[in-house]
Amino acid sequence: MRIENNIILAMDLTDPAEALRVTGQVIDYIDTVKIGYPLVLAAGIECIQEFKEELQCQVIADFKVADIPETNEKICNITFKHGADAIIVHGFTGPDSIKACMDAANKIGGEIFLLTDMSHPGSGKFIGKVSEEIAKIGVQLGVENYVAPATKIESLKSIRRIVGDDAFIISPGVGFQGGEAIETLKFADAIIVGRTIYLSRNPRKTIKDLIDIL
Ligand code: O7M
Repeated sequence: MRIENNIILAMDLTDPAEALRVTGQVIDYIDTVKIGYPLVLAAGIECIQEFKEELQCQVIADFKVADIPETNEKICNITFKHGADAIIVHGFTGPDSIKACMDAANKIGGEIFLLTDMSHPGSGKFIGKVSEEIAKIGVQLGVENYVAPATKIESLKSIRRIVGDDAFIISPGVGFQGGEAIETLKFADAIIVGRTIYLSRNPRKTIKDLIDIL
């Protein structure tokens, strides 16, 4: 996936009109928006198509899919049918669950991002302990896109080592969670930024300033 300026906006505002308005303020600097449960549960899944049509952007659906293969397939099919370009899939569920998502994506021409490790402090308790194994399963299955945390550079680095330079890694946790954009982009292909942009008094200036330092 090609991502303009290596920045993905995480649009987690829950007022649909406000989410569209704020994204519209920055959309000429970026072309990819991540939409997840906060907005979709508030606005309905149709908001994916609405963002794509009104803002001409790519949409990554952050549904952190984590179920049995048959249910994962259904979730992916519905998400791609509603216009998502890519979907985020948890890896801890194991290879068959991941593979079901890959098959659904391949059938429809969409992409999956495999979530290997997470950015919050509590992630060290469980997922952080198996993140390398998750990345290895991704490599075995032929997954091309991954998510790894900006707040844990050592984890991001080791996941990059495992998945290789040709894999595409996107990284959340820059800004509010303490991750640093320039350092993160040494190992990731794009950063995911939410509150720093959408809570800014001037989202347009904030994103322009960020692009200027990258
Ligand atoms: O910049 P923020 O902290 O406001 O937003 C970060 C976004 O990335 C937000 O949408 C989170 O749900 C998401 N995220 C994480 O913050 N940490 C993770 O480990 C994983 C994700 C994510 O995007 O998973 C795909």
